[in-house]
Amino acid sequence: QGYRVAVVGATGAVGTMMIKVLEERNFPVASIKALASSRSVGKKVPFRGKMITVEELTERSFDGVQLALFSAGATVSRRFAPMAARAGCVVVDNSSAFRMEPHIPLVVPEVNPNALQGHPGIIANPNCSTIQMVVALKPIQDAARIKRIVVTTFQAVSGTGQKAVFELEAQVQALLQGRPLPRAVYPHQIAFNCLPHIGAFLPTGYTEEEMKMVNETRKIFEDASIQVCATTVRVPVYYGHSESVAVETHQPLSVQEARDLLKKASGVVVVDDPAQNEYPMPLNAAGRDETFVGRLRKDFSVENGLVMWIVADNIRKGAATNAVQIAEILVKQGLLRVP
Ligand code: A2P
Ligand code: 11C
Repeated sequence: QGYRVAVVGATGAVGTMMIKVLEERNFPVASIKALASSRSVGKKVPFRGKMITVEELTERSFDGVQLALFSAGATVSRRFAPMAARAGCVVVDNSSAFRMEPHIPLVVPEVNPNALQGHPGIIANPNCSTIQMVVALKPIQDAARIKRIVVTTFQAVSGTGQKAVFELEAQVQALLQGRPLPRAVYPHQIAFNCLPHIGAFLPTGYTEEEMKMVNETRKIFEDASIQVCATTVRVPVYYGHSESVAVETHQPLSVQEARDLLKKASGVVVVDDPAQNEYPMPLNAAGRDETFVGRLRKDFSVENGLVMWIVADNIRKGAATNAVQIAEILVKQGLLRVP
């Protein structure tokens, strides 16, 4: 009993995790297809104690499939997601292809689940760095309305994909052994370094990743007046994005009020006891589905301001878990069908 599900990009960092999270959360799966490029045909991925053979993604892949989770990049999504939807399959797409299209819902279940009503067959999963930020800022937005956000991110290499995880590992080993540095993914060494460069640079001087944080935040909160200034940085961490976030609000909100709201907020865990050296860290957030918040304090440089440190597993809450949570709501609300 359950749904016929496909995962596109099943051999990638996020796709592998999507299959794992479907199993962990006991999503009602009747059958599962693991789809990737022709390079991966015949590879195996585990699901519920069995090995699923990876198939090549083709135009016929979605015949009879009811739900497809996509994470194979924007080019693949642009070509195959509309095709899947036309075949009657509801797509939850983790790429940037459709996020800013006005008729496509961009959804974080803790923040804007109602945006799923009347979906057109494709639903966009936001960028990882946006997801964890809006989960933590949702209670602040509800209580005091956000005026401006200044965010700096510290993003794990897994956000780039599986090949970047291998590159960091290979560079660390090469450096420790005095061998020449392997370098294929990033324009500079990532081991023991920080690159203020995620996505392509735009004429404004911002990167694509920085603009995702601006535009997606406004769309998810349905508030185009929110000002966001982002700097996104790649750091030599495998799993877990961290963010320093200064948020200015229209109404006053004390640190204690914010802390109480965050403690009750869905999907949030407050880890904030500096006296005991307790604050969120990527090493602790890796493998978890919640968003961790700490270092909560007043921003004395503005009238109504708070500063916090937000950490989440970018592959789980930032991608796979959020996509599966969207699918769970679709099931619960009877929305798992193409209109
Ligand atoms: P493959 O392993 O066959 O290349 P990551 O984000 O970790 O780099 O993973 C990207 C995922 O997207 C992989 O599963 C990859 O499959 C898949 N993918 C990339 N290009 C295509 C394509 N043209 N058609 C189908 N799947 C693709
Ligand atoms: C990163 N946020 O960490 C990126 C990866 O638009 O889904 C995801 C890019 C996207 O590199």
